[in-house]
Amino acid sequence: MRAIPLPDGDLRYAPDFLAPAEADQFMRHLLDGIEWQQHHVVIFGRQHPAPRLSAWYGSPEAHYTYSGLALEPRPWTAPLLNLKARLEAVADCPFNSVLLNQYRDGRDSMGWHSDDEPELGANPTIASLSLGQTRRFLLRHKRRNYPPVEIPLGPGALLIMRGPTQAHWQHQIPKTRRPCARRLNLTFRRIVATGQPPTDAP
Ligand SMILES: O=C(O)CCC(=O)C(=O)O
Ligand SMILES: [Mn+2]
Repeated sequence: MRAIPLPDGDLRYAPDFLAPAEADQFMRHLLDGIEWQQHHVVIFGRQHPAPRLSAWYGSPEAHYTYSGLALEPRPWTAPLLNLKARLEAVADCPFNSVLLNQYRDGRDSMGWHSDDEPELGANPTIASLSLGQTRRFLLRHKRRNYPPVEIPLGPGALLIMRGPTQAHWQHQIPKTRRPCARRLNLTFRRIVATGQPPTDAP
């Protein structure tokens, strides 16, 4: 793991965390073995299909709320548990859930955001593993005019975001017009607080 210098942040990067053959094998396992879903995003009050497929796996206590919905994770699978143990060892952080995203081609993407849901607590450690097509991962500071940071995330690459990174930076996977094969990304997370939908009970 090497550190990528980032003011107000803490980034670690291992471009070859998984060997190519192993990265291929996980990719095939996950394409078949994960229940991929079409999630929706709300833009200006209207629901739109997200430009990617997603899935949420983890331990039963790791539920969180999203647009007022309480989401229950699906139970861990063997390949996910294998990756979880290895990422916990390098990130030095216990994870209880993983968000998987599948970018089918260059039109699939993820817009600017921070992983700063209250359920993740302050200064969360997020371990992001990429498989398949290399895509550009961009970071921009929320308040300062620092140059944006670009990291190519190829098959088997691990990126760990820690400390104040989510408080100060946003990230995205932009669309591309270049020919672009499928990519998977897994972000292992630790849900610390149980997000409950608001109630008006006293
Ligand atoms: O696909 C990626 O590399 C980023 C995914 C991401 O930012 C997220 O799941 O929150
Ligand atoms: Mn994110």
